Amino acid sequence: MDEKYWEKLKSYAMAWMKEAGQQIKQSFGQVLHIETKSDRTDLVTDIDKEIEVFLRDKVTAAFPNHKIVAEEGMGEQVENLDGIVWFIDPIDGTSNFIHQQRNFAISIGIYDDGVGIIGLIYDVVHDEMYHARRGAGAYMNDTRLLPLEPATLENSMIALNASWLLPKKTISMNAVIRLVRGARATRSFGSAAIELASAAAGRIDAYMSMRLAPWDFAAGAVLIEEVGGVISDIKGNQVDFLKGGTFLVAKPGLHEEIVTALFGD
Ligand code: 2AM
Ligand code: CA
Repeated sequence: MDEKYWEKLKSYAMAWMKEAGQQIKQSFGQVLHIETKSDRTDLVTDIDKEIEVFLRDKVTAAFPNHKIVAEEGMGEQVENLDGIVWFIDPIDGTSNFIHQQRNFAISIGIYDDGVGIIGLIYDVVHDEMYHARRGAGAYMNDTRLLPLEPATLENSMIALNASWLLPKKTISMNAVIRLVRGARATRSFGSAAIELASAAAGRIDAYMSMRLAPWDFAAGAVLIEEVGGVISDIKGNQVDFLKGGTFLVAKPGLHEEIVTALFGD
């Protein structure tokens, strides 16, 4: 697969995402049908499902031999990352979509034999398309994102949500307190995709989550790699693109400081 092939895929995918974005915006006037998945906090709407079907059908019609891993289960159960895999999250930040009608994104990551080639995150309401192709840089609309400079914890703004305050088996409360006290500020956006796009754009210095699925971070990971950010699980080990798990992305230097603050002694 050459550059031209990937550029074609990228422009198709971005066009489909823009079309999907229009459909989502049109839904704002209608009453949402909301269901819970694993628990009260894990929501899905008829729009998440409609958009996933729309995107899946576009991909399978144009690229019938590509695999699709998608949040709402309209894709496939993949056993490995061989070949070309599309990770699709039709609405990342579904709770924001329901409560706020903003601060959600469509996220598509395209991988070749497990290597992230294309990362696309579309913040629908702000009409901001974050896009990257491996080796060709990352952009927000037409603006190229700059390489991330090293950062220190004391001068950093870290995105994490309040579930870090809940008691955990794997991390001591004191470690979390040490981290939050050590940073300049914390933020929470409620959409992993938007948090990753913001980290790629340098608007936050790090983002960390106790639980993300591959469709939440596949696109963001490509963007982050293009600007030189560091990605791992929260212990500093490689992330699992089949199963997901904990997740940490940060500017160089800061990444190590966060892992040390959490697990240093
Ligand atoms: P979602 O809205 O697509 O479900 C903050 O809630 C972020 O974490 C969102 O990006 C959300 O994605 C994701 N998220 C929430 N619950 C999750 C879960 N149980 N597993 C994986 N990701 C989750
Ligand atoms: Ca989702």
